[in-house]
Amino acid sequence: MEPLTPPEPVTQAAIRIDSHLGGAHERSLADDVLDGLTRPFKELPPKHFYDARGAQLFDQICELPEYYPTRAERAILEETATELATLTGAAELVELGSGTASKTRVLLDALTDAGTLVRYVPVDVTESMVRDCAEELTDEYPGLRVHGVIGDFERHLDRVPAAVGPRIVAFLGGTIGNFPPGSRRRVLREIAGLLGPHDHLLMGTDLVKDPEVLEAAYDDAQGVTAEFNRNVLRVLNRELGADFEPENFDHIALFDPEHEWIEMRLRARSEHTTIVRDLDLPVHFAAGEEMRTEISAKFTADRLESDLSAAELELVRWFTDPEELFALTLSRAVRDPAGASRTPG
Ligand code: SAH
Ligand code: AVI
Repeated sequence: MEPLTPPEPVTQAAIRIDSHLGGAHERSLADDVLDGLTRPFKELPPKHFYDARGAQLFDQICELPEYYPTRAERAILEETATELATLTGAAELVELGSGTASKTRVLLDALTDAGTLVRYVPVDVTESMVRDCAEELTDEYPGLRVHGVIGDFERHLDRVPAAVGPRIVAFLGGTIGNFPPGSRRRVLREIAGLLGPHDHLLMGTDLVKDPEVLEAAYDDAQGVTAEFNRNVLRVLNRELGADFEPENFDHIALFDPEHEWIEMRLRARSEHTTIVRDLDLPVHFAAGEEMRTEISAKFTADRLESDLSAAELELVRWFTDPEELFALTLSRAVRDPAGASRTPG
């Protein structure tokens, strides 16, 4: 019998995944809970919504009739992807908060057609999302390399691998709106540090519109967003040994016209005290007390340009859908007067 031929050595693995979470991530949840639930107005940062169940609920939100941002952004991408591929000549797509990368495929298709695409770098806190999407995309795009980064884009941008050519950093879905104004500019400045002289930031932002349309998008008739909101309590129960009863909280979504953002809150139905066992922390809620779980800022072109320029980014193109519900912007790092780009990092 012929000896079995050993398999060919893999010289260029299609998938590489680096994880920067684990202990540090757990500490960040604990710190956020300790800080946020002992304030006079209780608050939790939205990044803790996205365990595997939260990510699934978010996917369902994207299909809801009331939640227009996903459809509007997809429509803009379909309209502009070829132009974006030509403008950027990108060899690499780095995506922050990549999720299932569902809309990203529109861009990957255009870059594949242009013949420039080499690598995709998804960055997300949800491990299963990064792993699943790496598997799926290497199947769907033969020859594509995927370097997944499981991490927090507020803390781990320095772990994004060095570029393999002109790069697009995509920050889609309006996720930048989940940061309050000061942190938003800080995050944008850090993202600008990923951009070399031939690179671009492609960012999705939701636009200011009729408050009724906005509030419906965050308080859908089927109650999926309410379940997504309450999911953060299940995360705290599992990860920190808390004993929240999610059904004891009502989902609230209100448009704040002064700040032009949607605010999601959880309102306690009755007075009670929850114990967060791992932190040895009793948390008292009065009946009707509200805890803020997310802001989702809505933009005007002026506000967006001033946020970009505060982060030393300049607008290259502004695209919107026919109803002007959502905007997709392409920007680049501001160059100094001598023409040299800032040092990335
Ligand atoms: N970009 C996708 C998903 C948006 S949902 C879209 O447009 O549909 C927000 C995504 O960002 C989730 O996948 C969530 O896990 C991720 N995310 C939220 N905060 C994050 C953080 N600080 N660091 C890394 N990923 C984060
Ligand atoms: C991810 N992020 C942009 C969503 C948003 O619209 O702010 C999260 C979301 N919250 C409720 N529905 C969707």
